[in-house]
Amino acid sequence: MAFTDKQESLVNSSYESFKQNLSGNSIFFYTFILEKAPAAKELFSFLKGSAGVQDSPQLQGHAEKVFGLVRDAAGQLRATGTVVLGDASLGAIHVQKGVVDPHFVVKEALLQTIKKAVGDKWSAELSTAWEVAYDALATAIKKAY
Ligand code: HEM
Ligand code: ISQ
Repeated sequence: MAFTDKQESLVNSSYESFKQNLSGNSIFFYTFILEKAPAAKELFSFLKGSAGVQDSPQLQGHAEKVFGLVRDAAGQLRATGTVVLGDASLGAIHVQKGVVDPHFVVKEALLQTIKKAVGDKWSAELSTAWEVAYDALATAIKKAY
């Protein structure tokens, strides 16, 4: 099914909500991931050896990049029906880290973070738009492995 203008604008506007509280939303995102997958702490160089999730420009920057990529993927899906990686090295980074499959925890963390960010604007339609964009991006990264 084609990715619609409506879906793209749902992703774009909720991405703006995410950015409006980048600090709080990033902490929520990392905390969610580490609660569901404690082993991930050792995978991320910027968390490894740390006491836990602490607010920092570095952590915010990495989170912003991940959400930004999904947002870009939504734009590409709407415009061309497919997702092409701007940064081909993303496949290699994940291989190097031993991530052989897009992990469901990252997707779930992303969706729950957007849900928290948008508050009462949350809807099944909004969720689906993020899921479709995430899945297409994850597939593009996996292809680049
Ligand atoms: C690195 C994005 C899925 C684990 C990265 C980087 C990006 C990225 C942009 C580069 C480092 C940065 O600047 O943050 C994504 C996107 C994903 C995805 C868009 C899905 C659509 C996953 C999954 C895992 C994972 C499922 C599994 C836990 C990692 C790790 C690194 C990394 C361990 C290396 C971080 C470091 O220590 O520098 N990812 N990722 N990623 N990703 Fe992902
Ligand atoms: C990179 N890949 C997947 C998930 C991430 C979460 C936070 C920061 C970077 C990430």
